[in-house]
Amino acid sequence: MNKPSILVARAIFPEVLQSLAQVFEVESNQADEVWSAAELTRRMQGKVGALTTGSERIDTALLQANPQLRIVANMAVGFNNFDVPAMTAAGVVASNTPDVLTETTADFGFALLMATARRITESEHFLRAGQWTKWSYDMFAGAEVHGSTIGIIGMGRIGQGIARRAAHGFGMNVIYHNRSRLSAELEAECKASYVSKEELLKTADHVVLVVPYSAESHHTIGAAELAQMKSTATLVNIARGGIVDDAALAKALAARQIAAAGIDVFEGEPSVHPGLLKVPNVVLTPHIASATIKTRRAMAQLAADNLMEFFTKGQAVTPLNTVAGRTA
Ligand code: 8YV
Repeated sequence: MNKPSILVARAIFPEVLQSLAQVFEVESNQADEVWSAAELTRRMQGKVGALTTGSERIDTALLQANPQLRIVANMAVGFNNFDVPAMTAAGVVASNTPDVLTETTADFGFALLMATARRITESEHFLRAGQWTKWSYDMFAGAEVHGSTIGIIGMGRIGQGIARRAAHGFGMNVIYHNRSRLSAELEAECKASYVSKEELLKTADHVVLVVPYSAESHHTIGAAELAQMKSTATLVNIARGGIVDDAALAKALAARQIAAAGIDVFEGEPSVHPGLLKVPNVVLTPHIASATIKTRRAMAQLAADNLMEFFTKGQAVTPLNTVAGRTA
């Protein structure tokens, strides 16, 4: 029997690719070339499944050009690169990689918060540039982390992971804002209090964004919100580009309207707003919150398992949609 054909759109761990090759005829991209939408659509021809990352967009045009497609497995928990309603309408299963990256991403959120509040990269640049000639009492004096107030916007699994670290590890006062309130048990576990977005922005010493991207969450933080924050506050975005208005943030940082920011995700990444590159009070990282070998391997394996289970057992492991009358 012929093996089903799939496309693996980006380079992944060779051992995961090998496990896919046991079940599928695989076209891969181990050279990790950047494909245009047209090239992705062309490569998708004849494929019944695909493994993508957040960089590949699955939309109506691609689906219409590929009516044979049955499942696309994203190697990411976020799936704003998928038009899920269009996929459901086209009878294509969508899946993501929840859970396996929660703790690693929460670790990174905390690392970025610490680096930002304590001005770690800014001071390292100063040292490397040979500017350190003497100690002084206020040299790179930053903001306190332990005992301060952290405001988390988006209290899903990763937000809760950050809250636990903040409350239990650093004795922080945790406030959060979310579409829906957590259960009393979860609030107690995270030692977190629900507040309005406005109160959070006004009160928090550190604002951390972990909200999924959608039309509603676009520019959750813009000029108006930055103006509500304390002038001593830090802002951390590990959610998605577009949750923050990067142009407004660059202006606010330059004007010291807020003290500092730590940003892992950008509008239009891998491009970065030039204003952010100019200001010293921002820590910039290239979308690496889930980047540990163990976690990236687990993400790749879960994406591969979604494809394999769908074709061998008729059901993806972590599907995002229900496709009527569809079994492999
Ligand atoms: C991925 C992410 O590294 O899982 C997500 O949603 O943002 C990151 O963990 C990235 O999207 C690659 O697919």
